Amino acid sequence: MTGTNSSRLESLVSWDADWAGLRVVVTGIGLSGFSAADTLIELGARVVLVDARENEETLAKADTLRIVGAHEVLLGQEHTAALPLVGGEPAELVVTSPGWSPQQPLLAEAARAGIPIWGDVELAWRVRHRAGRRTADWLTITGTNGKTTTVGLAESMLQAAGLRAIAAGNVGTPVLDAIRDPVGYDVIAVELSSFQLHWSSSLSPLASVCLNVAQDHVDWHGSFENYLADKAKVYANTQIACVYNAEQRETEAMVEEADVVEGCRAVGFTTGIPAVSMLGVVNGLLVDRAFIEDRRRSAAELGAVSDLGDVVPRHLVANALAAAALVRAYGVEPAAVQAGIRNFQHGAHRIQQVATIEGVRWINDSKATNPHAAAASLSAFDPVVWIAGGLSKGVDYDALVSGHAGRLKAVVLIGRDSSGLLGSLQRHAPDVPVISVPPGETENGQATGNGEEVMAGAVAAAARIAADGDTVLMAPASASMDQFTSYAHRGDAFIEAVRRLEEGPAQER
Ligand code: UMA
Repeated sequence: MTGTNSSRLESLVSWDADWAGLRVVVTGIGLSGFSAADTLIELGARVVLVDARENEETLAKADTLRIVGAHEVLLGQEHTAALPLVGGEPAELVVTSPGWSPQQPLLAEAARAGIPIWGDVELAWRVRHRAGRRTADWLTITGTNGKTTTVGLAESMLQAAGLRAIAAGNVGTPVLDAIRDPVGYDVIAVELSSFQLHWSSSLSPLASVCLNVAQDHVDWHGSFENYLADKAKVYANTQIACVYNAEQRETEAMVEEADVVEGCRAVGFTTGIPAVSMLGVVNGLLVDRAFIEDRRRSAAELGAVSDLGDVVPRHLVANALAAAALVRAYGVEPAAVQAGIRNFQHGAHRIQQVATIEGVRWINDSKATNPHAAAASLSAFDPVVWIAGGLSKGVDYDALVSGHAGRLKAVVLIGRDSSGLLGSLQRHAPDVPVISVPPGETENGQATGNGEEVMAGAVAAAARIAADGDTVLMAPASASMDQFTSYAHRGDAFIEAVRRLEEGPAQER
């Protein structure tokens, strides 16, 4: 990178900076890539966008971007192998979608050439100041599990305090969309995946949290250590409070290592009794011993555990306390924290009770896409007929299986290749029966991925084994994309199959 280019990029820290003519390659035309390209075009940059997928959806998006002024949109696998030129000259910047791994050839080439690579979140941070508009503060949330619940809770608490607030980022609304909202926000609860953190470098949130860490996305990051290092970036440059999980030492260590703004505090959360500078639980009440004057001798009440619902798993309490810590750092009053918890609607597909049929509870936890999330829901039930398997993302299942073998009555395996999980079951739960559901129709040796059929087979198999008092838990500990379009699709297929089972006897009558 030339010195001139480097100083030009360093000066790009507001919407009103000189973006005109900047040569940018944007990778990905999904949610984040589209929002990044659209923003950069509006800023006057020269944008070339690339995506491996060429189908009806991407062609339509490409047309839109061309109409608004994209220099070029290149669709098809062949365009993602090398870094394209922008108007015949080398790119000055690459803005990537989070799903693109650093090993991807185009990105690897940009890195070798010294061309900076930002994620859409980095771009959003840099354009957040805009003359005549309010600048939103950021509260940032990462962690292997519970991020979406925690940003949702934080959003609800902030809104209960009368603030204009939104949950954005990995949760689904690209941060750039929130930044470009014509009315603007006071504060954004930003869910950050490890991918987004990897591609960010100058964020300075008001408060930040890493909820927990466990193995996930090892293939994308190359190793678990790299994944942890990217997660730890959430704390960099935090202004007021770095919130950590007092029950998971790794997150506290991340805070100790972080370079933060002078005066920033470390605040813990625990599902037990809190020490000073922590939030926690006392006699069924959520309490704050961090953001009050007399924290050595007293605590502020933030609500009751029962405000979270009838069945309250421990991790949900932890998520609520983490969200409370973030918004308390922002100055939200205890009453608004409680109101926010009460108003909060839980996301679908997360430990969702679908039906009780002849004494068997059917639970959909399709959102459990990794072993850590599956462990949280397995812990809540006993005995369990467990529906699991799918795309493993290179994780290790041994600890999950050995930790929960005792509660497993049987396992119904789905997934195109669940051999990793099967191996762990054979080693650590050899007496637990395993029923493998065939991956469905195949074409040239590949499953065509009729998820509904696979799930109907899994539900039928589980129904044959489960008896009064058992729970059938669909918490796959794996991603869904080998047989379903998303975890939501997988969850819907499960719900549909359970409903059919419920209606079955009635139809026969
Ligand atoms: N693509 C390529 N080549 C590649 C990789 C992707 O061409 O090597 C293209 C795809 O064809 C597609 C686009 O890039 O058109 C997809 O980009 P993306 O995977 O980054 O997805 P987006 O649609 O931009 O959505 C992303 C997040 N997805 C991922 O990180 C994988 C969404 O999180 C997020 O909601 C959205 O940005 C808005 O910020 C989803 C997710 O699964 C929910 N996140 C993972 C998780 O939670 O575990 C990290």
